[in-house]
Amino acid sequence: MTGDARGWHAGWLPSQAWRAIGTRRVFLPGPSGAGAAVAAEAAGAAGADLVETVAAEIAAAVRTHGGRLDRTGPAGPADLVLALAAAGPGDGVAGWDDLRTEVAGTLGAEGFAITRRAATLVCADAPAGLLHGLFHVLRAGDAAFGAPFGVRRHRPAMRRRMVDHWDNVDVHPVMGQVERGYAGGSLFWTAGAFTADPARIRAYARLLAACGVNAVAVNNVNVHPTEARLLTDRIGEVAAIAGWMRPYGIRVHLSVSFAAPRTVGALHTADPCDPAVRAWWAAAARDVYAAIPDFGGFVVKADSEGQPGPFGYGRDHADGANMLADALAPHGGVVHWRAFVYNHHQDWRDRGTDRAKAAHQHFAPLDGRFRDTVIVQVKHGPVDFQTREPVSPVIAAMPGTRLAVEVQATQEYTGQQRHVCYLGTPWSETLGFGWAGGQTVASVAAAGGGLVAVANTGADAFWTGHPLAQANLYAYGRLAWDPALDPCAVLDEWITLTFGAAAGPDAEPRRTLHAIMDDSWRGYERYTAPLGVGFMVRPGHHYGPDVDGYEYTGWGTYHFADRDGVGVDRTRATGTGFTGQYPQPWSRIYESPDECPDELLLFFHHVPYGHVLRSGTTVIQHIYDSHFAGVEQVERMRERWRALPPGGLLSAALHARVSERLDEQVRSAREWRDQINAYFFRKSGVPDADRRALDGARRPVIPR
Ligand code: GCV
Repeated sequence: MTGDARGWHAGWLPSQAWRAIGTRRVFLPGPSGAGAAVAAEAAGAAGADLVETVAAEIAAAVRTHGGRLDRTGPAGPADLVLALAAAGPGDGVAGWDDLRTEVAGTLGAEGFAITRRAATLVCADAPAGLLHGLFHVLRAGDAAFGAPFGVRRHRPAMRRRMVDHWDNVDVHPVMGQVERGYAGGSLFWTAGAFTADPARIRAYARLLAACGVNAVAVNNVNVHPTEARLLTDRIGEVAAIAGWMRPYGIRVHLSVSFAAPRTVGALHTADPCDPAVRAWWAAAARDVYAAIPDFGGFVVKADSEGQPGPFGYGRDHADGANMLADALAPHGGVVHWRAFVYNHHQDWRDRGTDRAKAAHQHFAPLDGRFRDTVIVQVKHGPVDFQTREPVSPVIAAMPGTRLAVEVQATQEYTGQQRHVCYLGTPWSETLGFGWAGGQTVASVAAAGGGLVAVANTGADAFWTGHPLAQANLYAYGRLAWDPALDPCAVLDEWITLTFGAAAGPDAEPRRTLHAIMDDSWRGYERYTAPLGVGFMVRPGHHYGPDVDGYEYTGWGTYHFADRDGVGVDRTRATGTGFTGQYPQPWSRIYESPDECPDELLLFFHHVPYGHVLRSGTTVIQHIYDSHFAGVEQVERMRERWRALPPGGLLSAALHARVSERLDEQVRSAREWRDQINAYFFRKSGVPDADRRALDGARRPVIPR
């Protein structure tokens, strides 16, 4: 296994990545060093830990690479100086006073400033800023030690950058140990027992912090009976995880069941307006904070897919969320209240109900009623993490509410970590989506509750099952820190950090990885459900094609293909009216089949197969062409990978794992192509203009 003797992959932190720092002389004022008393006061207890984390990281790097770390002044001829603005490195560091004068008090809890004079100087107002500053220098490598540059300030766009685990304590009979988990078991629990390995959780926290993540919800939002007890008698397990993650500036959150007062308490109700229920939650929160003083808060999935919620008591979601917020408020915690609320027992014959409309219908009318410490957590699209969806209209509809935007790193609908699908690309598009008034998804999340990703990590030695899926976690953290980053540049950072010198600027590994990954999301889209119509996956586990798998079910995910056409009419004129939930200009653009972007056409419109796309081709021919093109793309990806010999940080084990996954991706892509093309050929009767075999059938050759 590459990079770590303890049996798991180093991810983007192999010791080689530390060479630029580790070969140099670093000064970090220590507990007994310059300004120690001021520093300790500025840091507080938890903060002091973070400074020591920075010290431990640098110490390990210089031990490996032959540099030197000094903790006591004077700073002397250091190449790199990191210090808190309030304490400073002491006398004799050229440029420090100017730097401090310019930036002190402007950097916030996690920001930092960096400049290059005779030495590289990193200044932060708080210890977490020093940690993020260190990881910044790590990413920059030798470039941080080159020609002088002026002061550059870095502050995260999103205050909270959270990863939500869907880990169960017990093995769920259908969903397993980790719901929608494709990276082995849970990092925390195995078959009912708490099996977290402190060293591994620390390594995980380090990996998360190094890409910018600062919050983790440890358990599944579907809270089953055993998991409900994490709030009460099993809180010690959550506290242990919090203790191992704290040194990396990560706060722990917990998914709770709205029914907990009844199921783990002794009350007969969970009505949020009942004083006994309110008192129960207040006491529960008090006990949680006694165990975890810096606990982040609760995550709640209520009235959704069978989870209990306020509707059961005739209350609304503001009543429910505010009640929990009141319990947490005295301790500084927040409630992440999910907006993923819809009827999953819909009658497929009922054309008046539209699942895409549900979150807006439930939540937009409540705008302004939520407490400030409630964060309404909205999936980025209106349905459910499909490969391509429009942005959820809820994000533009609640200016009086703090919103967090939720993306799915775990690849439930994007190839389940058997397929390469780099998600930095769609996330970046989503974050940049804007509407009248100059707002964007990123600006709403930044002003509100930040960004949340469903975790793609697990007990797998590569953390993410598919080693290249690590890039998705990395990209998530980086985009949450700075949504304006170019996703290809972020991928490039990940390649450099993960594969080190073997991936030098012009080296073949870097070219191969870009060739495989840059366009992989669009490639996945090409061979799966067409033009934004979504689903068409096998029901239940959601892997592989089944065009009609959900068509006659209660889940509200339909494509309505018939002999004449396909797609969901969500217009105001003739359909469900969903387009009316959007602000301008999108309400107008999505309403018109001529203006609607091709890639979302079937999400918004039911059109005949002969409908001509903006690209100039017909819908049916686009379906055929894109499915052939998608498979060819995956076949080329596999060829590129096969031509790349393992070596250095690209270990034989990693190479073999990726090869095995690419074989499966080729097989699966061909299956998708053949089922989708055959299905639409049989429905429409329209042949392929290029006369290719549309069902992939290998017919016997009949002798003449
Ligand atoms: C945790 C989808 C998934 C479910 C998931 C749900 C959610 O429906 O298939 O596994 O449940 O989303 O986000 O709550």
